Amino acid sequence: MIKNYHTHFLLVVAMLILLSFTNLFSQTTVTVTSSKDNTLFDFPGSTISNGAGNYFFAGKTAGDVIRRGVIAFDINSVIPPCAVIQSVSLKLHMSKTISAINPVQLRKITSDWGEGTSTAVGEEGQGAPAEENDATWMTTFYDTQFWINAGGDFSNTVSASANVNGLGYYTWGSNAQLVNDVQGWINGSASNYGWLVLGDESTFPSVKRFDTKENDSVNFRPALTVTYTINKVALNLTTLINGFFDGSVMRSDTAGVYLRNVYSPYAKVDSAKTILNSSGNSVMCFNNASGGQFYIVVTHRNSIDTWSKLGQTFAVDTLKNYDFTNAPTQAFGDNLAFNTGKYCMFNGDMSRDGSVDVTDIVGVYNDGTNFFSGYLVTDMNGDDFVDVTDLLITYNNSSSFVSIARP
Ligand SMILES: [Ca+2]
Ligand SMILES: [Ca+2]
Ligand SMILES: [Ca+2]
Repeated sequence: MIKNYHTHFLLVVAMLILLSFTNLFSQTTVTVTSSKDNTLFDFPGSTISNGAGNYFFAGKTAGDVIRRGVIAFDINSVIPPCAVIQSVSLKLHMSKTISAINPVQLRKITSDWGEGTSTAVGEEGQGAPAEENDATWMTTFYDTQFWINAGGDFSNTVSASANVNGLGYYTWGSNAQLVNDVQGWINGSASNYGWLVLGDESTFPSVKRFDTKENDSVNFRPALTVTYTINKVALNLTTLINGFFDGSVMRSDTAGVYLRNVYSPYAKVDSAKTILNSSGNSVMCFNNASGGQFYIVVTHRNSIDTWSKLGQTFAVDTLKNYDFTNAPTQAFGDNLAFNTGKYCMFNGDMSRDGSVDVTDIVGVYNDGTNFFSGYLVTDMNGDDFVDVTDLLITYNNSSSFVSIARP
């Protein structure tokens, strides 16, 4: 009896340890600063903004005019679309106020908006003349696009509220609505335009000044912390297409990514279609694969399929990072082109038969002769035209006998 109890107790302890470790490893927490932040300054005919300023404002000034902050975070580039959001909190640093305690709310913004180069002087409370693409009280992007409602388009639902008093840090702690906002942005059911920071507009003065992403002190910049789990296999991939990469940025394009078995005949286990951004980066999910070892194979409309050097270990609920650009040895057969410090996928294969040869040259030449334009397999630098640049890329890779390397 005693022995049984003892055994049972040990089993429970073991299970608890296992559970706590499972939780520990299945959650990922990321903290990002804002990708844009700005202030909407209310006064008749206002064309005032502060896109590049050190501060943004929320609340009513001593002169009884309204300031509203707008702030957004590019979390879609770091959190996979299959992530299940567990918690969300926003930390802001408040650096100037003439009022006492006032509630400050976050409201989900429902129209896209911009941040130009306007920069206010001094304490920045007066703002500065709006520059191109600045959000203002009237415009989403100065001076050509407008809010539906002056003062910003935002949800009636309060996402979070915090009482802001004297100088210091304030946190809008996680709640169901904040989680819901971010979950929608991640799974694509809503567009991520961030939150409007709404001060207490029922009284004045109530205005609070918060520090922006441009603030000189890194620690004072807005910080959004998101914790999530992944119940699937997910990949954070970086790969550049040589012809599309000018040495600093790549023309964004669609790529197909396969996970393949590490043993012959290297069957496809799962696939994902994704859009590589201007850094060649994308986060994607695989809905069918469970954990295991797989080759990562990247395909593109006119690139040579590129296989990872070795099978890579994927675990369910962990974001796998893989970067083809940092060393030639990241690809099977070291089959990458060197371009301005980066290793890139070869392209020029319009026929997609695994090698660049005369067939591809003829194809590009014909489309070029016909002045074809648009999204074409013969466009080797992604500028939507087929011309001599594309021909040269194809010719050079053909001369170098560029072809696929795979196990
Ligand atoms: Ca800003
Ligand atoms: Ca070919
Ligand atoms: Ca082209």
